Amino acid sequence: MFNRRKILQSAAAAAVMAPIAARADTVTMPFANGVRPLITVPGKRPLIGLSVRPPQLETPFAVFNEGLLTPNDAFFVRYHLAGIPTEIDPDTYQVTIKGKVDRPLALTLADLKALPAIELVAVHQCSGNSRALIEPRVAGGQLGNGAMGNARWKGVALKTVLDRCGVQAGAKQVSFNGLDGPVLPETPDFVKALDIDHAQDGEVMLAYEMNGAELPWLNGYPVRLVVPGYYGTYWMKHLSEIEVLDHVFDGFWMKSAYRIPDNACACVEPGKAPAATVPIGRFNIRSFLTSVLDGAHVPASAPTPLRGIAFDGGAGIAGVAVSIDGGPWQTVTLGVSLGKYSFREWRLSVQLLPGEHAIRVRATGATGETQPLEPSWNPSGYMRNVVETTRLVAA
Ligand SMILES: Nc1nc2c(c(=O)[nH]1)N[C@H]1C(S)=C(S)[C@@H](COP(=O)(O)O)O[C@H]1N2
Ligand SMILES: [Mo]
Repeated sequence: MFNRRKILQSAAAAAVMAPIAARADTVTMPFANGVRPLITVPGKRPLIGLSVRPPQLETPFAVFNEGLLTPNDAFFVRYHLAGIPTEIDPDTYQVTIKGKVDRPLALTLADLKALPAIELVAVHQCSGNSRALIEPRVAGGQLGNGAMGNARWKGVALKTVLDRCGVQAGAKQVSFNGLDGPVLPETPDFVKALDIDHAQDGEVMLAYEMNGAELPWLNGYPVRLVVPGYYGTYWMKHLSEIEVLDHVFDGFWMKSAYRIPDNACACVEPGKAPAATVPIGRFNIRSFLTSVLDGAHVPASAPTPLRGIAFDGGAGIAGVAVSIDGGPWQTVTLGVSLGKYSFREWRLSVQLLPGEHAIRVRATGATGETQPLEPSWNPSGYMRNVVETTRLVAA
């Protein structure tokens, strides 16, 4: 039996697919054709709407200054296929594990919760986060910087589940499928895969909790894959099927989509096609100023506290520096670490003379990785990590 809460949650899925009546406000993002509706669906506060079928909702950037963890009701939403689940019974829901294993299994939500739990804080970010800021512009979801978020995830290590099944010798990859599906038979189902060693690293997780609550419907209720440090494309929502493979999975979403140029910068000259590509992997390093939004006014000649976030693919943030109006890079104070996959807070107090100012932020990771000063380009508009500039006016 569905309890009332489940029905309300699934209403979120149904409502987001319906024609949007509650399209009260719009926001204007800082790029051409950047006017977007603010969309309200059950369980979420108003979010920036990119598409309805399938649902794609972006987090308003100001949310990232509310705290280091992104609230569940503000967390971004991205689906590829319009056939999203609108009814899931938590009592009969199962994740099946099959393929090159000694003992195929079907685990209910209760079974998963009975296994040893792990917990970690990790950033979740879409490969195409910030795509609309890339010049020259590329096709794909025209996202600002709001297709990311940071949450405390709790669940069962995929390794725990795989160990119970007994992975057979010769296993190469593990594939993941969710309950959503295409509405047209020609559209390939959304299935992703990880290498077997990665799948068994003890951190890749079947998560059933996000920030201490069950997963929001649109973020993959009741169980999603969490792949710390890796782009969101692998974070399969409404996870229903896991298959251990003795070969490299060659479905559309691995073989043709979500691939990056196979070179150190994952980039090519604008307009050029890469000679070779590989599946997208770990995040590159990024940082943002969050306390002041682009174009904001601040008091002149008075202490102005600046604050922001930095994160990378899991090396951990070693330092953040800020440059004002092209001046020297000043080292800032880092906040407490919530773990190497989390947003890391930074702070710096500045005094600005009256006039316009450009604030740049640059993070460096524990292994020396840093953000480029000049943007790079790839055909899909993935992995933007150029040093960002925030313009403000002191008066
Ligand atoms: N079942 C399912 N899982 C999915 C997707 C999807 O379309 N269907 N999209 C992936 C992509 S590309 C991203 S960025 C994240 C988005 O997760 P969110 O909606 O919780 O923010 O889910 C991933 N997992
Ligand atoms: Mo994504």
